[in-house]
Amino acid sequence: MNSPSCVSVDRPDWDIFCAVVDNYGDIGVCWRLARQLSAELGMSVRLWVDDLASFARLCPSLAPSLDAQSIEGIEVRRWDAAALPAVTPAKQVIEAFACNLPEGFVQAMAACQPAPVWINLEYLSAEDWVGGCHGLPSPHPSLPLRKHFFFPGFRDNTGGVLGEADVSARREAQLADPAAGWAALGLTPPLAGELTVSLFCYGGERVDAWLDALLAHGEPVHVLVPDGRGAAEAAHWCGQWLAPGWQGQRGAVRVQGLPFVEQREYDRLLWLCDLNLVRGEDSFVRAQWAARPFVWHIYPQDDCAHLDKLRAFLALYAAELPAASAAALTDFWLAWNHGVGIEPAWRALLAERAALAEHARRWAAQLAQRDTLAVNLARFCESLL
Ligand code: TRH
Repeated sequence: MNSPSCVSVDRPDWDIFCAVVDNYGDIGVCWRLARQLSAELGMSVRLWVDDLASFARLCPSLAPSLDAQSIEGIEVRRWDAAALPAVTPAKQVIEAFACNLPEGFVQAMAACQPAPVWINLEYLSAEDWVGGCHGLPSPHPSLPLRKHFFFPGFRDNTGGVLGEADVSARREAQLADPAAGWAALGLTPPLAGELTVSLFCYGGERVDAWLDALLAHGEPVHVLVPDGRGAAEAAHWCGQWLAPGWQGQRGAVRVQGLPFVEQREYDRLLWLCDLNLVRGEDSFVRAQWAARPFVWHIYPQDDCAHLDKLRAFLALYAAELPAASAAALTDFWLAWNHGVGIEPAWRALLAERAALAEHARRWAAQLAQRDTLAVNLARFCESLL
């Protein structure tokens, strides 16, 4: 029987459920997707998040104490598994990264007529098998519901990557006036001849080893380190405590801590730096949109599955690079992820800087020619309605 509330006019277009497992990638991706569905596709979005304090770090206008609030036209709800309010499920429901929807909500979905389109949004990977699994259905064992697996990816047989329609235009506008960009970040522009590098990683001894390599190389470098893992190592390397506003210098290497900024401000930093060290999933994609050379510290998994994922992306990304540049890139990414052999790999990477910069611009231009994940997702769901 139809649930009367399912035909209610205020049934949103999307429910997105996000469990913050670790760090900021889960909410970073969900928030970005919510904003694109709302701002670019004009859809109504309700975003359920189980950890509003983490969310507030990349969205400072959010009040973590509130159970419900509207931010940029998106209805943000606290997801408290023990006390989920009785709401009518949206027309499309996203279970981000297999976060397991609340049982009561699944029952409410089953009672809806028509049942919502149910999507499990997966992690991004460049591995070949992704194309074969993208879009596959999985029937619920007992309820009249089917969940579909939506895989982001870099090939045409995948869901694509997240990116705003105007990301390239905003980047280019910023680069036309870099001094204004640095000022907006509260920073002074780089000194003449100085290489500017952002560092966002999972920390560890690699940070010291890399800073030592910079020092040994002797070239002037300014390293900008957002608050988080890796920042303590960087501060200690230059004899500083991890306190707000910390900065230090050894030889030609200046190192400076930055606050964790709003998601769009982090983009600005990536656009302005010559090289970006990024991690996880979302900053990894944003570094690609920045059209600058980058290094990916992949989220480590216990079974080392991340290494296959790393190699798959490298193979794709480096396919059109000259052999020497591809080798230098691969060697440094592996050195960085394993934390060994960083110094020689860094020297080789710097020698290929010009070719890598040109390639990064080409790669971003190719990304911009594809439909974005939000567009692909909306189209996929439409086909299931
Ligand atoms: O925080 P992460 O390590 O997240 C990871 C990955 O998503 C990984 O795949 C997942 O399994 C694990 O979490 C649980 O890295 P990521 O994905 O780059 O997310 C960081 C987010 O933080 C991204 O949206 C950018 C944002 N950010 C800011 O908004 N401001 C900042 O100052 C910085 C440094 C980042």
